[in-house]
Amino acid sequence: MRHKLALVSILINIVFGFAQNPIFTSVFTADPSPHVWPDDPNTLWVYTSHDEPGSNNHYGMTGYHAFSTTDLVNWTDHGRILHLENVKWAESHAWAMDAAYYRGNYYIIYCMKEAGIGLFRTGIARSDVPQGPFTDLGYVKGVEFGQDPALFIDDDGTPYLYWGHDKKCFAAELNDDLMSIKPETYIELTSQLTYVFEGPWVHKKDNKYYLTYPGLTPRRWPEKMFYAVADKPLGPYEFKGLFIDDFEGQSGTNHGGTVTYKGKDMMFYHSAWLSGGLSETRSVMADYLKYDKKGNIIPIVPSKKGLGNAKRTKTTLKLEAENGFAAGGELYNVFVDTYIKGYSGKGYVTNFDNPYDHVSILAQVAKPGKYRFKVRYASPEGDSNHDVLINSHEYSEFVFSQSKDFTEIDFGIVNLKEGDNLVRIFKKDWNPSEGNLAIDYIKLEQVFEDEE
Ligand code: FUB
Repeated sequence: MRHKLALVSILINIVFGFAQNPIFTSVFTADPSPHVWPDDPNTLWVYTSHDEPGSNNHYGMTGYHAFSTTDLVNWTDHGRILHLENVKWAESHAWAMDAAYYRGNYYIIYCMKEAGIGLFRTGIARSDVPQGPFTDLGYVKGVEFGQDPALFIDDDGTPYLYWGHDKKCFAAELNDDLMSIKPETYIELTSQLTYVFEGPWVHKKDNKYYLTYPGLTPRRWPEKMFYAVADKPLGPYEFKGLFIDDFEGQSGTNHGGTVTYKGKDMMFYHSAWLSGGLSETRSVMADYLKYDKKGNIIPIVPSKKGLGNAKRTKTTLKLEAENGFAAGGELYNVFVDTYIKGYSGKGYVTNFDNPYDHVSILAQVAKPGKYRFKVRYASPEGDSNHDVLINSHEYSEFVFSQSKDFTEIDFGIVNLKEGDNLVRIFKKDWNPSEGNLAIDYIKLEQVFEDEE
């Protein structure tokens, strides 16, 4: 029956060309953590770990991205939101993560290996905006071998942490500052979660707690997704069964979470579809999640169609100039200001006083490709002559004409290379009569072959 359903779904996709999976085709992503934040029910956020193109292993993973959408088709990649370089205590393995809204701030919780020891720790970082960047606060005390953390805030505001790897799963209530567990609540859930391997995730539906996780059956790899249900966040959990079997083009791992967006339940997970089957070069997927009358999850068959009827999804990288080093960029002899109103994010970069003063902005992509390049700027005092470089190759000397308010200009289509691209805007000559440029953000919009 399952194979017949899969065949029907493949035929529908071929006939109609629906293909919203994988969701993010601009950058390799894994371990998705989907959320709708309380102050904005119209926006869906997905936080992910990042696979480096060309590496095809998990050891070189270094950072995380945040994505948002309001229509499930057009997505914004807000760029790098945290990197190993921003976490003093860590040395490697920026593996799976989760996000939460708690007492007026946004948090991401992630695992990295502690410098000098190589032990997995569960790190926590905070931002006052959902798109980050996030500032590391340290690692959560009381969590040993803290791989694959998930932070679940219950309806009464109590924070719970789940984590686990290598056929083990643990949970505990967190203290109010989220920086340590309450030792008396610590529990090992392994024996309640048949086949568990790693990646726990908890969601609540109809007053039941659903713990979903990647597991290995005795047939072993690749991972399949299982779930268990409880009346309380810390269990006891009753094992319910499989809900995503292994599938064509899967990565060796699977990992993900659930969200309810505009009244519909969705499951986010990952595959190796974008890389053409490179197991550790993954891409985020999503399909609708349905329950039967008894509250059992109806197994999901990963579909090309995904969450809608569009021919494909489209991602625009929107990179705030003021995020600087925290997002992989650089501010050289310029500073962040908020004086000109109407900026996006937390401000803009200005004070390009001397030749070579510049802002560099990091754009990470999976494959070489074409992107429409836009810059939002203001130049209230007059025209500003600057150089705009992408990876030192694409070069354009550009006059940002006088504009009192922020305005977006379109530089046309540019080529990005696989991996890290640096966009640099710098002051060319010493010309004190020029106005002082303010750079708000850059945008790089995916351009597909049939759109050129
Ligand atoms: O992404 C790195 C690791 O692969 C995660 O921590 C695991 O859950 C698996 O998805």
